[in-house]
Amino acid sequence: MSRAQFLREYKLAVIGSSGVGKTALTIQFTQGHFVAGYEPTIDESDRKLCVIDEEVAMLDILDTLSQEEYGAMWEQYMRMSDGFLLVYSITCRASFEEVSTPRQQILQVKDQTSFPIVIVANKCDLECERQVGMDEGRELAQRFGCKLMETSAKDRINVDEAFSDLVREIRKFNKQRQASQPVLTNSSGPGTYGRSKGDNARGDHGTCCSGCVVL
Ligand SMILES: Nc1nc2c(ncn2[C@@H]2O[C@H](COP(=O)(O)OP(=O)(O)O)[C@@H](O)[C@H]2O)c(=O)[nH]1
Ligand SMILES: [Mg+2]
Repeated sequence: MSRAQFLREYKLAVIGSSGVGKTALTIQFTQGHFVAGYEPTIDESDRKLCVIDEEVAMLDILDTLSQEEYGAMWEQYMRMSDGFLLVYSITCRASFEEVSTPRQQILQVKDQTSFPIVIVANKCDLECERQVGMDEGRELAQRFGCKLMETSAKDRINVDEAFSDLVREIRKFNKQRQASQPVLTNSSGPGTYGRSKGDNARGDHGTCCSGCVVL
């Protein structure tokens, strides 16, 4: 007897200035190793099946390039994403100062006053090169109404936790939205970002609703 299982997909975008460790965080999370100096030539998405708070989740993670490199696709990717890891490096003050702009863009594109975002202060293994204090990060996160996570892609510190927390934020956000809207709507829909490394063509699964795929 076959029993269909419904699997919720979450599209997560990792954004932030160049060099903060977006690719390293994504690869550490999805593949479990650290890459020094890896640069993708195109935007790539990777998928990982996880159990978060006893619920199975398929994470479709987009490791982004810069807004300039995307051009018109930037807004499209923002629109498709269910949540964002906003990354800066604790060793680069400019990257910290630059996180406000994409957050504003996210809220604008989503037409929301808040949205699932986790702020990630990466490279916490480089304490001796720290330029941004943990208090400053906390203050920013509080101002944005987001969680802050200090991570190290190199030493795999808080990497899983950052992605899991983002999924929790998305679930919380969706619950609040469902409570205010009787019909579930999900702007991103099923499928992948469409440029994943593996064989993940869009629309190859049946759907139960706009946010699930049937296994
Ligand atoms: N020490 C340390 N280096 C890191 C960490 N994360 C990334 N890096 C290094 O920082 C550089 C830029 O990382 P990358 O992932 O390519 O940054 P991206 O441009 O944001 O994707 C590379 O040399 C990485 O090896 C980290 O947590 N600790
Ligand atoms: Mg990168």
